[in-house]
Amino acid sequence: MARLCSAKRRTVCLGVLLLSILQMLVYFMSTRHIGNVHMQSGIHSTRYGDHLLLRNGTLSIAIYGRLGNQMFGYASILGLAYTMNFSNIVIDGGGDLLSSFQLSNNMVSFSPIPLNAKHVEEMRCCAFDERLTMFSNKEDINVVGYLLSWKYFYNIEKHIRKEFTFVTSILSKAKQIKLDIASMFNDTSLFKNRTYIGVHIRRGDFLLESKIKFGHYPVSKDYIIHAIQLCTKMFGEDIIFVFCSDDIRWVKRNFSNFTDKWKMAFVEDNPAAVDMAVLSLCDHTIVTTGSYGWWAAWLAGGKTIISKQQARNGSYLSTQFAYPDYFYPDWIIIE
Ligand SMILES: *[C@@H]1O[C@H](CO)[C@@H](O)[C@H](O)[C@H]1NC(C)=O
Ligand SMILES: *[C@@H]1O[C@H](CO)[C@@H](O)[C@H](O)[C@H]1NC(C)=O
Ligand SMILES: *[C@@H]1O[C@H](CO)[C@@H](O)[C@H](O)[C@H]1NC(C)=O
Ligand SMILES: *[C@@H]1O[C@H](CO)[C@@H](O)[C@H](O)[C@H]1NC(C)=O
Ligand SMILES: *[C@@H]1O[C@H](CO)[C@@H](O)[C@H](O)[C@H]1NC(C)=O
Ligand SMILES: *[C@@H]1O[C@H](CO)[C@@H](O)[C@H](O)[C@H]1NC(C)=O
Ligand SMILES: CC(=O)N[C@H]1CO[C@H](CO)[C@@H](O)[C@@H]1O
Repeated sequence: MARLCSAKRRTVCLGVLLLSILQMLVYFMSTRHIGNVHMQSGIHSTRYGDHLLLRNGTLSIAIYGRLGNQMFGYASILGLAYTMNFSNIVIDGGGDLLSSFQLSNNMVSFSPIPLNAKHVEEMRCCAFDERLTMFSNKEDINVVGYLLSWKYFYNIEKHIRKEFTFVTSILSKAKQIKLDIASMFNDTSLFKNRTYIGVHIRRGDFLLESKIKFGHYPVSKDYIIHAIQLCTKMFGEDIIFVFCSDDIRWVKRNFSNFTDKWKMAFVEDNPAAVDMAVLSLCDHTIVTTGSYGWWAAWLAGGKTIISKQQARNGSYLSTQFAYPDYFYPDWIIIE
């Protein structure tokens, strides 16, 4: 993969050089200077024809929402670009990605959507839409949607894993938190013997009336207890459960009377990216709903236990899911 990427990079450099020469040509041949690069690239194909001035199109997406949704947008648009051999990718938004990860793919530029791009909307947020894999890489396409499916980036999983390397400050904070948890449970072996299960419980905004109406679903306490019990069956009793949540007070109130039975640590008061890094350092993951937990599980690797119920029955959101496209193939889905 590393070799493939560096080869791509050289291609891109060559492409950028060629484009610059073409832009200079257009500049000198036109009577007045057109300052906008996108307008210039629009001119190439119409005035001079594709056979003369071969241009590569741009695949773009505007990213909305917070970290989890931004990660889906980034991973999926890259996956689509590699599938269709687009060498220019534009992402509008995605600020949390830039502050959290050591992104290195130089086909990507974080800038506004090209003005001339053709907008194509995904069919459903949480299902794979095959139409989005069939564009010509000579066109400028703006994909509109959330692209919440692993099928969009399955082709470049290793590359995405490298892209989602946390920045050093976040990673070292997370490692310190894990060390503190280890010492709290006298794990002097420094994680080698014990099994760490990251547990992410999404509540927060999913409790808002508008979000519930839309179909968001904060899972039940019973689901989490079932998932913990399943873990003790799968991995033995010497497990440390590391809880992260956007409502850690609720989690503590509802689970701290289990601390005699299970080893539990409640992670508090960190930025979302630090919590995600802590979860990514665990061996296995229990997640509830929402894209944030989805990515925490994906980053951790290992086994993932996830709630079967991702949206409220009968809601609009529930019609947006194709579950085989959303759940990773080897995830354990329970109620
Ligand atoms: C377009 O991309 C191809 C590879 O997909 C590359 O060989 C070519 O040089 C690029 N052309 C321009 C004008 O960037
Ligand atoms: C993309 O490029 C590869 C290698 O150059 C080629 O095998 C493949 O057919 C291309 N795919 C598309 C959709 O152009
Ligand atoms: C850790 O070890 C100390 C000292 O040996 C002991 O007092 C404490 O109870 C132990 N804690 C746990 C969680 O086992
Ligand atoms: C961890 O494993 C090592 C080697 O297998 C052993 O020496 C050590 O006592 C173990 N530590 C704990 C806390 O079980
Ligand atoms: C913890 O408290 C809840 C009620 O708040 C109760 O249903 C549950 O059985 C308790 N668990 C334990 C282990 O005591
Ligand atoms: C939603 O529907 C599914 C399948 O029809 C069912 O198994 C599940 O219990 C329902 N969930 C709720 C919270 O009613
Ligand atoms: C399911 C459950 O036990 N929920 C409780 C969690 O904690 C809050 C606050 O103490 C209670 O109000 C809930 O009933």
